Amino acid sequence: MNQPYKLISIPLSHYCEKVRWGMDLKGIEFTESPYLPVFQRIASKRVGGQGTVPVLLTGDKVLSDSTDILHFLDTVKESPRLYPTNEAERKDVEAMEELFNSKLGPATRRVFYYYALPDKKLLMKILKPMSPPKQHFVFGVSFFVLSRLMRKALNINIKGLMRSKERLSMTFDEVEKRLTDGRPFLCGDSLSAADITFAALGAPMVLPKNYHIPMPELSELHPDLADEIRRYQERPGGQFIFKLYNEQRRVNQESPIAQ
Ligand SMILES: N[C@@H](CCC(=O)N[C@@H](CS)C(=O)NCC(=O)O)C(=O)O
Repeated sequence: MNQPYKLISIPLSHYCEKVRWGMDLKGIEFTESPYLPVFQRIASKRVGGQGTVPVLLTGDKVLSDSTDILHFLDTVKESPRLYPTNEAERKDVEAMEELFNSKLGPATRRVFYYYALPDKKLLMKILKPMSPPKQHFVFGVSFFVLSRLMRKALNINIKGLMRSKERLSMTFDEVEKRLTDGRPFLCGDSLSAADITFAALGAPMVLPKNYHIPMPELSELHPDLADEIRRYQERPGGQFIFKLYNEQRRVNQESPIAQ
C-alpha cells in the first residue's frame, strides 16, 4: 500500500517519539526513515528541514517541527483531537506544550547524554534498534569525533547539566501542581498534545517500558544518572508518565522502515 507520510527520525529521539505517538493515536499510517544522531542533519536539510528531526514529509509539505506536525495531524484526522477546539482550552494545551518543548526536552536530553555519551558501549547498544546497520558501524568507528560534535551541538557540559537539572525539576513541579487535584490529564478531560509532549519528552528521565525502542536498565547506567532517574520515577510526574505510557500509548507495530 502506498504510504503518503514519511517520518525522518532518530529512533531514540524523544521529539520523534512525540510525533509517532500522535500518528499512532490517530491511526495514521507512515513509513519511517531512521538516522543516527549527526547523520540526521544531512537527511533533514536535504528535504528542506532545519537539520533537526522529526521531519514529516506529507507529499506536498515538509513539516520540520514536532508541534507543527501535531497541529497538522488534527487536520488529517480530526478525532481523537490533540488540540481542543475551544480557544481558551487550546491555548492552555499550547502553553504547556511550549513549556515542555523549550525546557523539558532539551533538559532530559542533556542530562541523559551527559552521563551516557562517555560510555561508548552502552550508547552503541541504546542506538542500535531500528538504526541502519551501515550508519551504526560508521558511528562506532567515528565515535570520538561524532560524540564531540553531539556535545557541541547539544551544549553538553557541566554548566549545561546544572541548568538542565534545575529546569527539569521546575517543569515537573509545574506539572505536579496540576496533578494534585487527581485529574487524569493535564488539560481538560481527555488526552491532548500537552500530555503526549510531557510523557515523550520526559521519558529519558523515567524510562517507560513501552517507549518506541527499548530503554536501558537502570543497572546499565552511570550510578548518578540511575539515581536521578529513580528520583523522577518516584515523583508524581514520573508516575503520571508511566500511567500515560501504560494506558494511552498505542504503538503501531506496522510502520515499515523506508530508506
Ligand atoms: N523544535 C524541534 C526540536 C527537535 C529536536 O531538538 N530534535 C533533535 C533530536 S531529539 C535533533 O534533531 N537534534 C540534532 C541536532 O540538534 O543536531 C521540534 O520540536 O521538532
